[in-house]
Amino acid sequence: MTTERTLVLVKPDGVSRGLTGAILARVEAKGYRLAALEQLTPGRELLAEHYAEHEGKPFYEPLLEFMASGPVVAAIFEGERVIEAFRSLAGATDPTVAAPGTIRGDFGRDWGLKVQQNLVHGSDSPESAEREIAIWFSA
Ligand code: DAT
Ligand code: MG
Repeated sequence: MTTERTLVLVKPDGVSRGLTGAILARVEAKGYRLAALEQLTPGRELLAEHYAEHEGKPFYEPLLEFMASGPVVAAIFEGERVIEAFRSLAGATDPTVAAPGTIRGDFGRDWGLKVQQNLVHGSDSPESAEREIAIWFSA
């Protein structure tokens, strides 16, 4: 089995609520290696690249605004099937109905804003992972 890399983001809601450590700890405890870590407040250009697939959707503008609203922690995790594993740890996109035991299910709910503040992002395929890692860790 090949080793994969995935991009994990702790979104501004996760960082401002002080959940960064708890979230990253779950991924490490599952057995994946933290290969890189940084904190930054992303600009619009970076976010537009990252979320290019969602351009034109009704939640696109509120999503970019939310993601630019404060510091985000970006991490690269490594290991066998880490892409699938992190998506499973994160839980469903809508945090209100994400299963208990998942990051979104345990820590998240709909905060009544237009965009879902769902704590984390995880790449959804090897191609997305490499594309997203290049965007967030370009320096
Ligand atoms: P995921 O983050 O689970 O991969 P996605 O790629 O479909 O979900 O969407 C990217 C982000 O956009 C998601 O984390 C939260 C927001 N989003 C998705 N669908 C939404 C919706 N129907 N209403 C509001 N925000 C949404
Ligand atoms: Mg996605």
